[in-house]
Amino acid sequence: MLFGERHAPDWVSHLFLGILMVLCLSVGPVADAAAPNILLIYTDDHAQWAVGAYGNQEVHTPNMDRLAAEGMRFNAGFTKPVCSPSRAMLLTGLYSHRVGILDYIPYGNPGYPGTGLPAGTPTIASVLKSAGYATGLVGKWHLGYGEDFYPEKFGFDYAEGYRYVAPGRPRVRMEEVPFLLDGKEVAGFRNDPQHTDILADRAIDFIRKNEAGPFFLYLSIYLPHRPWDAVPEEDRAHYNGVPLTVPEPPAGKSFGSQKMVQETTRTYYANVTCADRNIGRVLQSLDELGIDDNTLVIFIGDNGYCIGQHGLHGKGNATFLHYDEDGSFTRGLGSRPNMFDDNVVVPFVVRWPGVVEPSSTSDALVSTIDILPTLAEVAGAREGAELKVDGHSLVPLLKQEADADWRDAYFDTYDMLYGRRAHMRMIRTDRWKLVLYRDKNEQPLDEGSRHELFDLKNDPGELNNLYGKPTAAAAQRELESRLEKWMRDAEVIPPP
Ligand SMILES: [Ca+2]
Repeated sequence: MLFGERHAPDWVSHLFLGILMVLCLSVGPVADAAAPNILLIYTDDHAQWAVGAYGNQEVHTPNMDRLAAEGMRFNAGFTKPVCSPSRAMLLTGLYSHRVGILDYIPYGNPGYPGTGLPAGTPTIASVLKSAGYATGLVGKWHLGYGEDFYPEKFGFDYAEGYRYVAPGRPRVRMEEVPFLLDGKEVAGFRNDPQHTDILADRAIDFIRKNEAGPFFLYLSIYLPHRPWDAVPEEDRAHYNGVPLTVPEPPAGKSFGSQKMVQETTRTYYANVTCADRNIGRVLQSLDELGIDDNTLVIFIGDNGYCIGQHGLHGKGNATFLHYDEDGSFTRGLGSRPNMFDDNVVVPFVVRWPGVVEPSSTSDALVSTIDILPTLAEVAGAREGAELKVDGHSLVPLLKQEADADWRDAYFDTYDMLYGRRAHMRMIRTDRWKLVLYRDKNEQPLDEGSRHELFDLKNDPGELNNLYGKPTAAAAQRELESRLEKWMRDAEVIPPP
C-alpha cells in the first residue's frame, strides 16, 4: 500500500473533497435529516362505509383500522367522484379543472385524445424530489397514456405497475394495454389474483432499497375497483356464508334481488380486504426495518362507491342498481350523475408518529388538494411552499392547534363527459350541500329541477331534495351566492 489512510498526502484529501462536492451537486439538494419518509396509500373506488374504522362491523380491515388507531381519522375528507380528476387533485394540490382533467381518462377515445397531466405540472413527487427525497410510484397512474405522461416526467425516480404504452405502439383496446413491471410489459396483470400482492412486494422492495431515507412512495392500489375477480381465496373467506347488511331500495323501487346486492357487497368487501392485507404487509416492512416511527403514512380512497345507496351502483357516473331475473346486473336503467357524499367523501387517515395523537379524529372539511401543501411543509420543501395551489396544509389540524383557521365550506365540480353529460358545481358545509347543474356555457340548465339541496343535519342520507322549497330558501340563496363567487375565483372553465 502506497498511502496509509492516516498518512495520505494533502492532494489526496483535496481530491476526495472535490469528488464529494461534485457528488453533492450532482445528486441535488440534501433532505433535512429530520424529514420523515412518506408513504401515500391510495385505494381505488373505496367507499368510506367500507372501512372498519369508520364504523362498519362487517368488513375486515384490521390494517386500515390500525392506521386510524395510531393516527388521525378525518370524517369529512373530500375528493372527486371518479378516478383521474381525483388523482390529479391529489398529486398537484389543484382543482383538476385547472389541469384540464374533468372526467376519468379513457384510453383511445378519439373525442378526448392526448389528455393527461400537462407537461411540467409540479406534483408531490417533483416537490419532494427537489427536497432530496427518493420518489417512487407503485400501481395505478391514470393521468394519461403514453410517453408524454409517464410518471417519470412528473418527478418520480421510479415507477411501475401502471398501464404502460410504449413509444410508437399502435392503439389497442383499453383491456389490452399492458402494465409495466420490473422493466417489462405484462399483459393481463390486472386480472391476476396475485396482482395486489405483487404490487405490495414491489413497494416493500422500494422501501428496503431506500430505507436510509427520506423516501416518498405512492402506493396506488387497483382495488376495490372492478373487475372484482382478481382476489385470492383467503380474502374472500372472511365473508363466505356471512349475512351482510345492505341498503334497502329507495321507496317504490326494487333492486330485483336483495340476495344479489348481498353477493355484490360480499365480493366488494373481499377486494377491500385484499387491499387491506397487502397494506398490512407494507406496514410490517416499515416495522421490521425500524423506520415506522419516522414514516408518515397517509391512507385515502380515490373516490367513494355505492352498492344500493341512493338506489345506485357505482360512483359519480353510477348506474341504477337493478338485477334481471337471471341475476345479472342491468345497465338498462341508465346512469345517474351525482356528487353524493357516498362518492365524494372517502376514507382519509394520517399516521404521523410523535406528532399526530393516536385515535384522534377530525370533522374538518379537508380534501385531497390539501395533501401536496401538507407534504411540502412536512418535508421542508421550498419549491412546494412557493407553489400556488388550491389546498392548504393539514399540519395545524394534525397538530390539533387550538387556533387552526380552516375552511367552513368545501367547493368542487364534477363534469361527466361519457355516457350522459352533466356539469355539477357543489358547495358543501357542515350542514348543507348544494349541487347546481350547469350547461356547458356555465349557465344553469332551464330545467332547474335537477339542482339539489340537502340538509345533512336532518337528512344525512341525501334523500330529500329541498331545492326551491320555501323552507330552505334563505340557506339556498346564501349557498348559491357563495358558490357563484367561488366559481369566478377558481376560474371554473366550461368543459370541452
Ligand atoms: Ca376510482
